[in-house]
Amino acid sequence: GRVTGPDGFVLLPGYFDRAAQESLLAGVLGGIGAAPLYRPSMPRNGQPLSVQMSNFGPLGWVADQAGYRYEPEHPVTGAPWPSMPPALLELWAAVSGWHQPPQACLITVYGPDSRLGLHVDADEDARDAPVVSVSLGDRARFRLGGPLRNSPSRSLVLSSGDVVVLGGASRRFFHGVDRIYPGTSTLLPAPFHPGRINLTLRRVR
Ligand code: MD5
Ligand code: FE
Repeated sequence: GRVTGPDGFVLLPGYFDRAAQESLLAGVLGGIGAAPLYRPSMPRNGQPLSVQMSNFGPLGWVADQAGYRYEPEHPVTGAPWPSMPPALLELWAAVSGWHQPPQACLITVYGPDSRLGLHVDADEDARDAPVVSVSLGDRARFRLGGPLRNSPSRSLVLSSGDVVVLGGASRRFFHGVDRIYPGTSTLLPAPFHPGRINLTLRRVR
């Protein structure tokens, strides 16, 4: 199936079957063994986010008191980010419509009470490249707005194995994660269950 939303937003429900999700998860768990999850904080007030993060690929998104930016190294260990799992490079080639490979894969780990407030992804200089997002684990209520913070928004449920391609104007739309529905998937092991892992593939520059 394929659900086409406004302005370049495409949802591919169940893109990855259970076996493919398990294989992706093994890659993610291996990656965060080498590049441990850390809890970013917001630049303005130093407030910790309710999610934990890490990255794959030549560049990784980091947040701390100094700001939001892309860095080639892990902010805590100083080591380069692990390379991107081949399955994610294949996904990008299959769905992004972009000829260059992704430079960053942000790994975001949600607990049962984590949320992500309404925001725009604007730390990338590559303004025209799409973002490709993969959901693993418990379902989430995703909110898709428009170009302005007060644009009308709709919510949709993202389930384990779903892929979203944010192309065109939707790449710069306000969006967020309102809530996790704990215990709606059996994919993730402890300590990630109940919870959700989201992977976002991006061009940065
Ligand atoms: C998530 N993560 O489900 C989402 C998926 C993030 C984030 O928002 O920044 O890590 S990425 C969804 C996204 C990216 C760019 C544009 C839009 C959505 N959009 O206009 O809806 O954990
Ligand atoms: Fe975002």
